[in-house]
Amino acid sequence: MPLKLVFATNNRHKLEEVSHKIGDHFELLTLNDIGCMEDIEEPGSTFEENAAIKSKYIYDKYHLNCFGDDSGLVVDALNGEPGVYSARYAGEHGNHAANIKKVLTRLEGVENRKARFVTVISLMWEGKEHVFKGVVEGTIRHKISGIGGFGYDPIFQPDGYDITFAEMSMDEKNKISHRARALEKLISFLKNIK
Ligand code: ITT
Repeated sequence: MPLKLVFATNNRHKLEEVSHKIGDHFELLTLNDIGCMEDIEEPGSTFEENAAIKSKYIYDKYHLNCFGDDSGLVVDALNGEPGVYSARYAGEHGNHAANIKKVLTRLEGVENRKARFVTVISLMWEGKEHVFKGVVEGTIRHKISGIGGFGYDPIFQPDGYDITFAEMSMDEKNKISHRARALEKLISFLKNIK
């Protein structure tokens, strides 16, 4: 019998990526699957806090092993912004075009374009928290380029490449992305405890 493990998300895309990798070992459940209909707020000032809020909320309420994640773009010249506000940087949640415009406007005339994508995963396993972090370093382009991916992908060029995340195939991005790197760490941890 596979062990039950809750992924504190209803984002199908994220769920598919994870179940593809650990689906044989664990029965992955979403928030919907466990009947959790409330929107878990993300009021933290760090990715670590927000990821932990989700995993701890579910563990405390449902007594199920669980993990939650939080991700975002961190730009050095903007003192780490958009950071935990990445999804709603320009105001409205998930307005990617407006978010990109805000970053580009704030970086006008700025030479230091260094940035990174970060994902933090918080796993609550039998009452104890384990944290996994994935980072991909890069630079912010002056203009958008490419139509793939989502979010800030059209302006993010990972180090070692001359194309943006939005110009890569999904497979290529998934090999080096912040999310993939954090997930790899989670998965190797989970494989070891099984
Ligand atoms: P859920 O909270 O519903 O899971 P979300 O869109 O808020 O979805 P994340 O917390 O993972 O997802 O990411 C927050 C924001 O950070 C996201 O809306 C994007 O603006 C940005 N972001 C995260 N990962 C990204 C990626 O791989 N490419 C481009 N932008 C990304």
